[in-house]
Amino acid sequence: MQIQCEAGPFSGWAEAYQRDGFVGNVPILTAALAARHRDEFERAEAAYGAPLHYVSKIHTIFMSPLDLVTSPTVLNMVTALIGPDILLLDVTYIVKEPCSRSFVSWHQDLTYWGLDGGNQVSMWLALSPATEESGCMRMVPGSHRLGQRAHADRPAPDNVLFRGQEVDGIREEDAVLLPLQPGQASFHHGWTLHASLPNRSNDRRIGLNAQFITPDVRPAIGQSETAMLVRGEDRFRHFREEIPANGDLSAERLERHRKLDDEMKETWRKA
Ligand SMILES: O=C(O)CCC(=O)C(=O)O
Repeated sequence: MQIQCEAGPFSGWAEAYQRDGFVGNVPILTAALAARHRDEFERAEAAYGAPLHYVSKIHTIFMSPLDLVTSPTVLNMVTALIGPDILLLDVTYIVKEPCSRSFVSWHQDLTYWGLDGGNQVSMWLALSPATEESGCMRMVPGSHRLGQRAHADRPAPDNVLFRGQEVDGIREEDAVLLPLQPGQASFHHGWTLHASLPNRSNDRRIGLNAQFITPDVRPAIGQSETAMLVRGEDRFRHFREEIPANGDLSAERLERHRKLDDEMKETWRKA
């Protein structure tokens, strides 16, 4: 499917990202294309027979997210933020159902990705309105510069995060909202403190989250992880090669995907 917007010039985005640890309102898709990708996502959910919320490595079983996260617009933006050699580590949908209590506690991504060194960035692309009412993300500007913070594990049924990990003592007045229209994306650094509140709207809040790393990043806890080279060169080969989707929900890829998803969740458990 065609990807239409062009986010450049990129130097302005890169400067804001270095300063704040995130950028928002980056145009990736027209509203019409965002609606088509949402439609594809909802049809895939029906075919999958279960919600696709937080299913890891979704780009290995489904073409729409694969096309989106490897589009030139997205990769040009990622290049501006972390350089020309890029591995795609994971892609998931993060969905908050209408009028639901799901929330995301204050956390930093890198604390539980099980990675060491290198550089990374996370993209969150809105396929429906992400507003204050629907529980868009909130970020603490500049928090990426302070490095890793202590997290407490407090698993809770309504917390989207697997372990319910949480950083205490965030001052609400230090946080800013990051609303996005369908087709816009935000990009944030793995040390940037972020969170989100429940969806009080009558629509689903649907985001496509993709995690990009530079090839010098290592899996830190010994397991053999998979990643996909999406631009440039991998001179390090720390990761096993990812096999991308070859269609939508093919039986062969689904079988393999079950193992990948389990592996990924095991990494988060141990990290
Ligand atoms: O979808 C959300 O509200 C939070 C997403 C998040 O924590 C992330 O993209 O790292």
